[in-house]
Amino acid sequence: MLTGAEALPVVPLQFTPDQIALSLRTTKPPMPPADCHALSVFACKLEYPMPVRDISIRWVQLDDDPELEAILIAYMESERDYFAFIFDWKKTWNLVGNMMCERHCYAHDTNFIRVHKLTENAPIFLIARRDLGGSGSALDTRTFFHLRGGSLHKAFEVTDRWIGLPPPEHTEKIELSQSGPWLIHHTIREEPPESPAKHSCKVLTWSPQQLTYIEAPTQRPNFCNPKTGRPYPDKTQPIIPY
Ligand SMILES: [Ca+2]
Repeated sequence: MLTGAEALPVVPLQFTPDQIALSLRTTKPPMPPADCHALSVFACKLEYPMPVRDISIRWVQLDDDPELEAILIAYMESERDYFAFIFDWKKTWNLVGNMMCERHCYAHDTNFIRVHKLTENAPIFLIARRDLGGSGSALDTRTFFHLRGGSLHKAFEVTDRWIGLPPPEHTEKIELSQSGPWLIHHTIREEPPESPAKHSCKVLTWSPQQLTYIEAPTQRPNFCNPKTGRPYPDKTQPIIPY
């Protein structure tokens, strides 16, 4: 689950997030071509502007500077998918994230992007839930980004559900819960699918040096039942209802 701190590209914009939302919604005023190129969607193109009918913008605090960041989520008819654009102010408005939801959002976007602090010692995360599988698999994934120095860094990723087709060899689901600074990582694995689940449990904590969660093995007996491989339910809080 642990990965290095990869940063997403940062593109300076001419329009503000509100102007971009208005332009997507009404096609007026037309979006500057460079901004449209940064969004990489059909709807803002000057040749064929298309009004976007399902769009929302919200203002959130993702880092420790006082300016709020903006998250714009829109359903793009031509791409047939939800997109999320994340904007951060650093002397100009920058596009710091451009994500497509892929198959997970066909019906709705309610779980696509969340903003949440997982444990008391960690930064606020922007959490993108997407299906990152290929043509023969479903890989329901949550990627946790944090905004630092004006760019979004990938802190870690968990697979909530993995299904390979055909035939699936195993399915795997991760459940996260927390207690104070501790993140409890519970894996439920069926191999082959539909066979009795195997549980495993580990305890992690945020490392400000490594900018990701690292294992805290000495905490494992406090939160993980060694007989069942499950977390003790009365010692942890579920993080987010999914
Ligand atoms: Ca901020």
